[in-house]
Amino acid sequence: MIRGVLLAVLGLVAGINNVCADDDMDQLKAQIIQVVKEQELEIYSEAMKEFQNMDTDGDGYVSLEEFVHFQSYGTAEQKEQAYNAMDGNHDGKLSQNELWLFIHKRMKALK
Ligand SMILES: [Ca+2]
Ligand SMILES: [Ca+2]
Repeated sequence: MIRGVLLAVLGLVAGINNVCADDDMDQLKAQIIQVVKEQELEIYSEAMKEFQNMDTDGDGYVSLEEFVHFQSYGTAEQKEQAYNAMDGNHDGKLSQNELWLFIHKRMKALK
């Protein structure tokens, strides 16, 4: 469940809103907000675990290729937009810190 929410949080941030019908989307958003409120710490710890999973070559950064492989929602273009939104300093590499900040901002916006 948390992994699903995490993926949705990442996807929603990037404007990937068309993964399901509008009614389902409202329901999904309500669920996400609920989980964000109740399990905020778990989401962070899960996100950091996912970061390790995404970083398949273990260089300490998630590349666009690594992210595209991991993220199941959206088109290639949407994934690239999502990646660029998370890459806070736009150096083409996603650090753990950038992912953390991104989720933090995103969850703040949801609450
Ligand atoms: Ca990597
Ligand atoms: Ca970066």
